[in-house]
Amino acid sequence: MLRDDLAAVAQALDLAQQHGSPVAQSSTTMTLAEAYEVQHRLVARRIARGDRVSGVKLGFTSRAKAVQMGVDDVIIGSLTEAMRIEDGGRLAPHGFIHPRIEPELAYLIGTDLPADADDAALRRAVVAFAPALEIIDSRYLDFRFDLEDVVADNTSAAAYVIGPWTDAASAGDLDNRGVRLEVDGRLHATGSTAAILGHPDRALTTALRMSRAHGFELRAGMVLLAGAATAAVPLPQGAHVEASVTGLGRVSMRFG
Ligand code: OOG
Repeated sequence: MLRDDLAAVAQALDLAQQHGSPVAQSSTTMTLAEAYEVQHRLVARRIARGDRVSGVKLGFTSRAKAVQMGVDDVIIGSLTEAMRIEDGGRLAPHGFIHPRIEPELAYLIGTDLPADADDAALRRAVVAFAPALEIIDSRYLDFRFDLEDVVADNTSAAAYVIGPWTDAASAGDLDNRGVRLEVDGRLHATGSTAAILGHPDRALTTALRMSRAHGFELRAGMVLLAGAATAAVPLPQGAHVEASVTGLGRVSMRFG
């Protein structure tokens, strides 16, 4: 694809997100590198409007979801400050197309990571864990699954909520913690943190690998969303959603 075409795809996705009106998928196939280039351009447009990168998210870290979608690697996207909703807060429905919600685990990175940092350095840099909610929304019309198109669309990232942080030193092992997702007080999905790459801490190793491969930075104060622990649930207008991770507490939001 030509550079001008990549910029045009980024612009179309950006406008779709701003106005809540979906775009057709591109008829030209993109390489994965081109898809990340579109994503970086899309995020750069937000930054130019005064937004700021606040973290990264991984997608398809749940084996079941990856198999369901026929993908064999995880994907990485950017979170920005404008996507963040306070715990217990309200998300205005404007600009959403077909929103879904997933319970996740969040890691807080406490120190900047140099370009040559290894897995152990990243593990040491993580200062806290929290239960989280991610709202995903594909900006495509009649979406036929295509990995490059999802990557270009910033991995469907739309909004996120972080619950109370627990100090990493006192949280213990995060493996095999129960995850629950309730919508309007009814249980909609249950899972385990083990669904995230077999052990959620693998999200750290993976985030480091993916951020190097695709040009993302991991800096002090950034949040890392490790990926869904259950299937995504459609998010109807007016819904009150609450998620919990055993030992880490609860996080909630209202849509509309
Ligand atoms: C892509 C985003 C997937 C996850 O946690 O697997 C994702 C999508 O399903 O639209 O964020």
